[in-house]
Amino acid sequence: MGFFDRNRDEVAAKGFDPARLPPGQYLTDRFPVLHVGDVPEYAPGEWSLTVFGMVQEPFTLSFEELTALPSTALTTDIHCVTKWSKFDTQWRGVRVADLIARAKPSEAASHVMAHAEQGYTANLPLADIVRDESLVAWEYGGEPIEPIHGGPVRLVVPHLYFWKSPKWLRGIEVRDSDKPGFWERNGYHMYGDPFLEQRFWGD
Ligand SMILES: Nc1nc2c(c(=O)[nH]1)N[C@H]1C(S)=C(S)[C@@H](COP(=O)(O)O)O[C@H]1N2
Ligand SMILES: [Mo]
Repeated sequence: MGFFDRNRDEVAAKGFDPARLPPGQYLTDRFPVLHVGDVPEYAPGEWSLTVFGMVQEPFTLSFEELTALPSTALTTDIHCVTKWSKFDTQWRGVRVADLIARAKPSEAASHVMAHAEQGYTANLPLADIVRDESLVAWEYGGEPIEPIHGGPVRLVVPHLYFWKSPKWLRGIEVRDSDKPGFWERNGYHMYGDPFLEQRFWGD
């Protein structure tokens, strides 16, 4: 039996429903670190988040303003396209839906581009980013998100492969059309549903 089959048996043996593990994935207790470029360092007050694009009221929030908004706790599984999954990760953040509603999206709005540091971007349908579990998060496991995991603030869109959850999030651009982001330009799937194994173009 190979590594993936053994790992899947261990998932059941640990008492988890094996259906939580998408096809082609293995479960890990570790929290691998995966990104392109260097971990950005921010001076106090330097980080901000801007919601812009096809909205009537674009706005920018400081870290203090963001974290003063009503927040939601979320426990969720995450799935990286490089085949690791981690169960029951704990996050706290503001629902993306609340931020987008505040910006008053135009009727034509259909997609968003999430903008992170160093030009990293990820495209998402508006319908996905306004789901209850899509968060602009600043806490992991009850602590501030570590810089290597995207702190101070990252996007968490747990029902899609984790490349759709940019670390060091700086902007949410509301759009009236889809357009490939950083990995999508490089062959990754435009949508990225882990349970359908939408890893690459054509999957
Ligand atoms: N800004 C930025 N965000 C990113 C990435 C990146 O390269 N840059 N990589 C993505 C990928 S492929 C994954 S799997 C997750 C990894 O998050 P982690 O390092 O906290 O595990 O971050 C995503 N967000
Ligand atoms: Mo990933």
